[in-house]
Order: sequence, then structure tokens, then C-alpha cells
Amino acid sequence: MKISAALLSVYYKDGLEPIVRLLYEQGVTLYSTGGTQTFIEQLGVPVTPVESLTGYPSIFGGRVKTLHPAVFGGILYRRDNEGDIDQAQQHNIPAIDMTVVDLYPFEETVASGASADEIIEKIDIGGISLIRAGAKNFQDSLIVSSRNQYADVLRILTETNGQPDLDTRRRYAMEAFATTSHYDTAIHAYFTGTSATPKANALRYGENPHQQATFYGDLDAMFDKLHGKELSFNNLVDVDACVGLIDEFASGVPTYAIIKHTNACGIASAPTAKEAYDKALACDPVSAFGGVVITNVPVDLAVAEELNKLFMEILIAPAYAPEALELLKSKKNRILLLRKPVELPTKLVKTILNGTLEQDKDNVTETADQFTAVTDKAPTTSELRALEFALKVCKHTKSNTIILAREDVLLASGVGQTSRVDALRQAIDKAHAFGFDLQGSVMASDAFFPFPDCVEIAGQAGITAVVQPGGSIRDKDSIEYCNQHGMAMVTTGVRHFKH
Ligand code: 93A
Repeated sequence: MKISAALLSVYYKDGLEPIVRLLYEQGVTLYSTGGTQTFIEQLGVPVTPVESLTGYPSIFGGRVKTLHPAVFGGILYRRDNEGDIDQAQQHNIPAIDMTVVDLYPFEETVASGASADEIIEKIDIGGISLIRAGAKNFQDSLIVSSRNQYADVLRILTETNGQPDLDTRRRYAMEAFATTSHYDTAIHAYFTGTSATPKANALRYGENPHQQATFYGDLDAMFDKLHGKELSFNNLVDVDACVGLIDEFASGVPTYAIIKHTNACGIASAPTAKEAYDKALACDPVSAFGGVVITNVPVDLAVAEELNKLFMEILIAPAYAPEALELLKSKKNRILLLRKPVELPTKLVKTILNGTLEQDKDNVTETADQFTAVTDKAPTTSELRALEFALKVCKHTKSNTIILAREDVLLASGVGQTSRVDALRQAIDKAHAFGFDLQGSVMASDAFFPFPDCVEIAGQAGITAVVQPGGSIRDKDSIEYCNQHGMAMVTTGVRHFKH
């Protein structure tokens, strides 16, 4: 197959000159679109505007310039098919044997922070169709779909004197579909708010040292690493859990959270950052050892002095006072991250079996005004605040979970248990172990109580208010127990499983 005519329509013109010159030398007729045509003309090479094929000017601000049967027919008609050849002649459609496209830079435009309108305008329609057409008819044409291929194309055209063989054309078709699929994936990702072409970052290892692992994403966009070693696989998982949890507390009230194995082992909000940290640490100072700490306020020297006493893997904060940073840097391996305000994907993805699960993130946070009181006694104002707080933590803790709290502070949690009763018992035991009196505390449950046993155990431990989704056929048994024992219960109608 000899290339006699080629269509060139490229966004970035760099690297195109040698191809234009070689095609010209090989006697190839060149067709081109506006900007590319101007570029070729400036090289002093004759070129036919695509408008002379279509009989149309470029219209709608360039949205329609190559989308025409004369262009697509010229690429797609089968050179070994009598009917196609007749029709091409009948409709005066000249053959196009080679198509060179460099698509509108969609991803680059998204990354530049351009407006939604500008981004939409950078969705290439004609170019991507040209690529698909050229790739489909690889039997009769060569499709060049990326600037990365220019050097290879030059070599092939030179070596074959403008007659690339079928294997080459098929390989270029395959690469073309990789280009279109990547391009459409990026557009889909833009619409769904996920990341399309994440950077691959090799990690030291995975969850365990014998597992290889890679992180696909751009950590630098999200954090400035101010100090410490590389983040490990488990670090990243915990950092993710930290960020999800702290974002529930965006109100500006100083909040500190300590995470171990994705669950909070301490979290508190308080008028001062130091108070918040002290209370978070007091929740479970044993688990806090080796934990990941996050706060929603700048780290000042007073907290840094306390934090410095803790063996922690990572600290994440929106800012650091210079003297706090200096002090915290004194431990070599500790990782200090400055979190930048970056919007996060709204979807969660995980692989299972032979496929992938995708779901919305759990973005429901209930406030006290959305609670439905179901007991004779309504929670006090202080209990309501505590229930709100407990529910936020509950949402970010592994199921089955029970969270015990007071106003603005976690007392204890039961995490990842196979039964809700086990989760509650674990929480009560932990609270007692760290010296908390549960009298007057509150309890949040990620899912409804199938039996009244949880409220019975809670009541006996001194818990006075409960929040749960409700919806069990035995809700009335739990409610009855609360009524008999002066406890308040509210329901939310929203389950917060986290598997
Ligand atoms: O807006 S488009 O989707 N409509 C078209 O018909 C069309 N045909 C080619 N964009 C179209 N193109 C793109 O124009 C190409 O993919 C290339 O990126 C660009 C080249 O335009 P110019 O030659 O005017 O610089």
C-alpha cells in the first residue's frame, strides 16, 4: 500500500515539520485543517484545505471542521471493494491513506484549572473520529495518533519509501485505540470527578514486605512532605483514613485525631489545639504509639512539645508554626505532611473477584436536627452534641462498630467486630481500662440493633443516650428498654457500614 494522500490535523505543531517535508518529498498530497494548514504553508509546502474536500467552512467555532463524508469516506472506503470504489468515484471522494492527528489537550486543560466551558471545548470530536476511522481501516490506511510516534513514522516512511506494511498499520491501529480509550477515560474521569491518568509510584512494598506495591496518584498535589522517609503502603492507607475523618470536622474548631490501622484510637475537638490533642491522646495512649496524627488547625509550639513525646509515624496538618516544625523535625524517621486544600475524588474503587467495584463515598453526615427521637426521654443538648460527634467517628470506623463518646471527645470504640455486642463490649472494656467513667456518656452504632442486648449492656454501663439508624423489626424492644431505664434514643435512618 502506497501512501498517496494524507490528512494532517494536529493541535501541537511541534515535531510535525520533518513529517510534512518527507511526505512532500515522497509526492504525497497533503490535506489539512486551519491551523495545521497555516503551519504547513509557512514551511513552503503545498497543502489543500480540508474545506475543499468538504465544501464547508470550519463552523461553530471549529466544532465541525473535518466531520464530513468526503473526509471519513476517503479514509474508510475499502480499496479492494468494487462497490466502495464506485461509490467513492460517484461522490467524488478522494482516498486518504494516512491520517495524522494530535488531539485537543483535554487532560492538560483540566489540569490547568480552566473553566468548565473551556474544558468542554477541549473535548475533541472530529480528531478522535479521524483516529477511529483511520484505525478501523488499517487495511488501507496508516493512522498516526500521537506525537510520540513521529520519530517511528519518519523511520518507517523512509525505510519503506512511503509503503508501510500491514503489520505496521495494524500496530498503529492498536496504538490509536489506546489513545482514544485513554482520551475518553480522561473525559469520563472529569465528569465523575475521579483521576484518570494517575502517576505510578513504586512503593517499598505492600501491606507486608513480601508484597510488591504501587500507588497510582499524585501525592505531591495533596501534600508537601516537610520531613521524614517515604510513605509506605500502610502509611498511605492510614493517611487516607485520617483525611476522611478530619474532614468531618471542618468547622475550624481545633480537632486532633490519632489513627491506628485506619480506625481512630483518639479524637477530640476543644477550644484550644493543645486541649484537643491531650484529650485525643488520653482516649487510648497505648494504641496511639506508632499512630498517624491529623489536625485541622496549624500546629503550634505548645502542641508540638506534646506531640514530640509521642512515637508517631506521621503528622498531617494544614500549617506548622516555624518553631513547632523545627522541634518536630528532631526525630529522623517521623513524617511531617503539610496538607494542601485539594478536592478529592467522590468515588471509591476496589477490585474484587475478577472485576472492580465502584461506589460513591459515604458523604452523609447527620446533624442533631435530623435525628428522630424515639424514646420518651429526649437527649439533652450536651448529649445531642456528643451523639453528633460519635456518629461522625462511627462513620469512619470499621464495621461492626460501637462508638462511646462525650461532647467533642471519643471515649472508646469497638472496631471491626463480627457482632455488634462484641463491638460494644470491646468499647466498654477499653473505656474502663483507660479510666473513663461511662456514666452519662453516649453511644453510636453504625447499623441498627437486631436485638435489645446492646442497649441493655450500654444501660448497665451508664450510657444515657444512643444514636442508631433504626429499622430493625425489634427496634421496639430496644426502645422499650431505654424507656424503662431513662435512656434517650434517636434514629437517623442512615446506615454507615464500612467494610
Ligand atoms: O472541534 S473538533 O472536534 N471538530 C472537528 O471536526 C475536528 N477535526 C479535527 N476538532 C477537530 N479536530 C482537531 O483540531 C484535531 O484533533 C486537532 O487537535 C485540531 C487541529 O486543528 P487546527 O489544524 O485548526 O490547528
